[in-house]
Amino acid sequence: MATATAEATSAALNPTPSTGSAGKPTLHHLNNSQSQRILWLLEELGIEYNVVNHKRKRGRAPAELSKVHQLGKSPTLVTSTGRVVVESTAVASYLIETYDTTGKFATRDPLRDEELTSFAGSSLGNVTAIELLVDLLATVPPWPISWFLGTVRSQVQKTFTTAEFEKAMRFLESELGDQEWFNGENLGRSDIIISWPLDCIAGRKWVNFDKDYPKLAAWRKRVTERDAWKRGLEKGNGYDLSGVDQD
Ligand SMILES: N[C@@H](CCC(=O)N[C@@H](CS)C(=O)NCC(=O)O)C(=O)O
Repeated sequence: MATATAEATSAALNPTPSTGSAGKPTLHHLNNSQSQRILWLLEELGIEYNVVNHKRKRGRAPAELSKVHQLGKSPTLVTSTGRVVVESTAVASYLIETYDTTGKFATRDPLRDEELTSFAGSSLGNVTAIELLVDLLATVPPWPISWFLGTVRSQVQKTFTTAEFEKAMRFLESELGDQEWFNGENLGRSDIIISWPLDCIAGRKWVNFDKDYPKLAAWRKRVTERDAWKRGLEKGNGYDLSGVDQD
């Protein structure tokens, strides 16, 4: 599976999607991003693919990504026929429908899979984005401004995000129950998609999984112990969600 740096390949990128090596999809990946779950999925599927590793600049995606798709976000997948696909859930659905020939990701309950996937991407994703925003704002110097933004953060947490996180974690803990995966006995699309918000929440220590949500803690451990997860980390260019990307 080929890996390339954005610098090495940016010259080859243009508004017309590049398919990379013929017959293989190409993932435009960004460090410390939700694209990590797509690398995990690609490794679980065991297919040949290309990766272009882009690096954040001052926390944002570099300009090269906007040449692949106008949104300039990651993950962005260029299919083997040159179609450009954005949005993690769409990318995951496409990859599973196209490459899961053995039914590894098959689900017994497509509606539940859809519910959990949407919950992770939309409801939980929104609360996570709000918390991240106020968290980052509270670090803006100088002191009087960071103090003021810190009080805004406390208010947002008190009036909204803390209770929302609690409700969301209780929901996911009960949905997982005693199953190994959210999808049941086998991994599913919902497991892949849920990994990102839980990684964000754990990375910034907004929730104490070990103490308060032991089933989710055990699920996270199962994910990170998988060979495909470890290979995905090696294919990417860093996955540290504890800090703020400034370089
Ligand atoms: N809803 C999109 C969100 C994609 C997205 O916002 N990706 C972030 C990384 S976590 C990104 O590319 N950020 C860089 C930027 O916006 O400059 C998805 O599900 O894939």
